[in-house]
Amino acid sequence: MDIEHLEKLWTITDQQKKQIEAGYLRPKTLGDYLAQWAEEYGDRTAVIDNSTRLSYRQLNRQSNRLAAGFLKAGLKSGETAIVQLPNSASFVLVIFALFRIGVVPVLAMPAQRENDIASLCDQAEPSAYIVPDRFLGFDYVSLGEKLQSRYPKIRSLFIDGASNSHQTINTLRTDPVPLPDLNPFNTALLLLSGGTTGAPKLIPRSHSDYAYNFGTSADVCELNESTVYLAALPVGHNFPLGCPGILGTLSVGGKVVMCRTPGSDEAFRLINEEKVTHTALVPPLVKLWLSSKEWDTTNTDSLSLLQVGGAKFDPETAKRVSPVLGCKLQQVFGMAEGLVCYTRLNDSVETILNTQGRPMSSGDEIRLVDGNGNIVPDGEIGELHTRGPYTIRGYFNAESHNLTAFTKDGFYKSGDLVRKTPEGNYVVEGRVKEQINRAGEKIAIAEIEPLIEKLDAIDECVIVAVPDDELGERSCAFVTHKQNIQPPTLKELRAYLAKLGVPRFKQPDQLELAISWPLTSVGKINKKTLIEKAQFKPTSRR
Ligand code: J2J
Repeated sequence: MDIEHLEKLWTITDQQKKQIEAGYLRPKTLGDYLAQWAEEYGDRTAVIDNSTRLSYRQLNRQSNRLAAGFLKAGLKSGETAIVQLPNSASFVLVIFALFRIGVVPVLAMPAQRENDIASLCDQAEPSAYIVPDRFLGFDYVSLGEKLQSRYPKIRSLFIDGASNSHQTINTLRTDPVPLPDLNPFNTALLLLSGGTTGAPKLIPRSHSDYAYNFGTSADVCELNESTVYLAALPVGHNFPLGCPGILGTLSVGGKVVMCRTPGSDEAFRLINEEKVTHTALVPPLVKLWLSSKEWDTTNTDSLSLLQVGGAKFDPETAKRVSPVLGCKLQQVFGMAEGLVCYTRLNDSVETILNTQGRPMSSGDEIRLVDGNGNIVPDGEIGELHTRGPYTIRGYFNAESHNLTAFTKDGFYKSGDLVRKTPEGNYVVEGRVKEQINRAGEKIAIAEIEPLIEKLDAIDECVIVAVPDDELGERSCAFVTHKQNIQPPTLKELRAYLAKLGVPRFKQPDQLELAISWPLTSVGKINKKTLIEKAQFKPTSRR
């Protein structure tokens, strides 16, 4: 790649230069990719939802018309727009229209509400907010109007659906106009960071790094023109968006099927009707799918690969995937900040069941370090730090946070505690912050949870740190228990752990029974909610 030529056209950082020279990053915008796919795949179906079916050509043409509409409505290159749309063909049209005019979409989840969106507005200062009229009974126009009055910088509220008082996605579309010339190494989209405990940060991904992300993912996952990808998780999330997700599927000429909710009723019907071959889930949803009766009565033979990632996936459940669902399993350990690890399709069953795979790119660098930042010996657990062609070097508008979230030499400190197997695969063991500081004594949550899960009565255990007047932090174990087996009391649980040699300070201070787990907007177990619950029940089972 002729860097000098590229530098005459655009501003390119030194790190990007290295990645271009090494052949990882290419000078092409996401809008240009869509134009190329329309040329290559023409009338093949690109995306369908419950009311729309768009060919590649239609998707390209309509997103160009929408881009023109956005410009006419006053959006300008360099601005940001919050996009909070459910899984739909409109989502794809809208993000490509924004990519084309250099307006950066902030990808919010439909389940987010006023406070979450306000936090995004504080960080991104958006000029526009794009919402459905209603979704799952919720009125997004009122939410949009509330935020618009709190944040006057939001000049426009655009509605996907019907509206008398705001412009709609359908009526905005107009004849194409010349589009701005964009730097492919600039930010194309802002993803939300995936914490289960705090407010999300914004993650700037460039046209070229994101194209590398979904293109390489599509290769590793062996997608091709006959791939039919079911988007069951909310598509604003990195996993269903680009790992390889909807964009990876479009890049190879496959078909994207939009599922409005990840429940098994809608998903199974679509798998059968559209002959879905690939989909992706977070672990709590896999459990739901596995326990569904519809699996017996629906023909789902077409499904060839289920990707699972986003949180710890226990090997026992992993073992059930292929026998019950009749498809291959792939474990995915990824982060919206960049690095994505996959088990490979031809890995041994052992590897697929027990590890979270290895990086997708030869350009990914990984260091596992101890609390002092020193590399841990082979095979030991350390915090994963990573750097590479598609991993960010800093969050958006977060200078002081970036000083602690990245090392001086540009590695992202993931906070994940990980070990590497002799074969070179990674196993996620927990999170650095998943540590309870109980009156100064530290408890690693990942050490205690599996011991509790060994009890016959217990299905799943999640331990959280709860603020406590006396101890600073106390430990609370939330458990789901098997039907027909009486769960232990706190006293019995402690006695069991004591027998295993677990010292008193590591035994839970509080035990709560859960019937189901509170989930984040993408479906991971929401620890923030569990902590709040534990706080408001200070006397229960202690
Ligand atoms: C344990 N923890 C995991 C796994 C992610 C693909 C898949 C998931 C995400 C994602 C993603 C895990 N086992 N298999 O972006 O491209 C936890 C880690 C990680 C954090 C990132 C993708 N897979 N995790 O979940 O940005 O703690 O991305 O750092 O939402 O999820 O969360 P997020």
